[in-house]
Amino acid sequence: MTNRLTLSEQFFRDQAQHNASGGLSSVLNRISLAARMLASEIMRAGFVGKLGYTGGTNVQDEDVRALDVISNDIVLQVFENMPMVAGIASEEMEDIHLLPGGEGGKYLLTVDPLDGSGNVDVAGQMGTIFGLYRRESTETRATLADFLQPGSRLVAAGYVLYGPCTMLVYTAGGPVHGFTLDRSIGTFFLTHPDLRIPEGCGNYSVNEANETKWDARTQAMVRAFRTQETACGKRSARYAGALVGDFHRTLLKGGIYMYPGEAKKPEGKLRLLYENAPLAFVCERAGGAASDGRQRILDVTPSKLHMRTPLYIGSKGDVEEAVRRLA
Ligand code: FBP
Repeated sequence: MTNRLTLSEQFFRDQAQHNASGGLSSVLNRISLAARMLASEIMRAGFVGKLGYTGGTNVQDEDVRALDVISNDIVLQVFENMPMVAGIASEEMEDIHLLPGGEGGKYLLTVDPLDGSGNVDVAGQMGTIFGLYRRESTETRATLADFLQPGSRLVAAGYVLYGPCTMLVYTAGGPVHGFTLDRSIGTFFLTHPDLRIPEGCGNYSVNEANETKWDARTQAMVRAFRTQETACGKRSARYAGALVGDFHRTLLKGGIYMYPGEAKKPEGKLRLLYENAPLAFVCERAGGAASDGRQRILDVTPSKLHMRTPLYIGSKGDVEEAVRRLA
C-alpha cells in the first residue's frame, strides 16, 4: 500500500490550512470525479466510435467532436447537484449555465472540458482546464458579470492531463501539487508535491506554421528562440498541439509556450477565462509568469465570456525576454 497522499487528503489539508468551509474541497473532489470519468471515456472512444465530429460547430465556430460534447455533459452531470456551485462557464456553451439548486452557491466554475480535442483521433495528449471563483454576493442567481473577473481573483485553478498517464495538477492559492491517477483503484495519489517551474532550461513551444501570420516583432522574437540567440538560454522545440500537454511539459522542464496574436486575429486563439487565466494562476504559483504580450494575464478583466488573448506562459526569464522583444 503506498504511503502517498491522496487528492482528497490533500484537499482537506488545504482546507484546514485555509480554515476553508469545506465547500472548496467538495468542489475539487467533484472535479476529480469528472477527470476520472473523462479519462475512461477517452480510453474507450475508439471502441465506441466517438472519435469523430458531430457535424456541428460551437460558439467558437469550431467543429465539435463527439468527445467535446461528452466531456461538457460530464462536467454538467457532476456539478448538477452541487449547491456550492452557482454556475459554469464552458468553452462548449455560448452562455453561462446556471445550476439548478445553485442559487445560493458561492463558487463559479470556468472550464475547458476537453482541451486539445484535435488530438482525439491520433491518441495524442488532451486535457481539462478549470478555474474556481467566488461570487461577490449570493443574494441573487449568478449573472454573466459574476464570471467576468480577472484571474488574480481565482480561488483555485488547475488542469487534468490525459496522456500515457492521467494527472491532475492544481493550486488553491498555495503550492502547486501534481497527482497521478492509479486506474486500478480510481484514486489520484500525490506524485509531484510543490511543483516549481525551472529557469534557464527547457523548450520553446509555438506553432511555427503560423509564422507568416505574425507581425515582424513576433517573427523576430520566435526566430531568436529557434536560433538559440536568447539571453535566457538555449531552447529545443516541442509542440504537442494541446495547450495542457505543452504547458505541463513547460511547468516540469521549463521554457515557454506561446500562442501569439496574428495580423487578422490580434487577440490570438486561446480563451482568457477558461484557458489562459487558470494556467497563468498555476504558473505564477509555481514561480513562473504569464503575459498577453503586454500585461500580466492575471490582471486582464474579461470583457466577454469567450474573450481571447495572446498567451506567453512559462519560466519567468523566458516570458520576460519574449515580452521585451515584443515591446
Ligand atoms: P481547444 O482544443 O480546447 O479548442 O484548445 C485550443 C487548442 O487545441 C490548444 O489546446 C492548442 O494549444 C491549440 O489549440 C493548437 O492550435 P493550433 O492547431 O492552431 O496550433
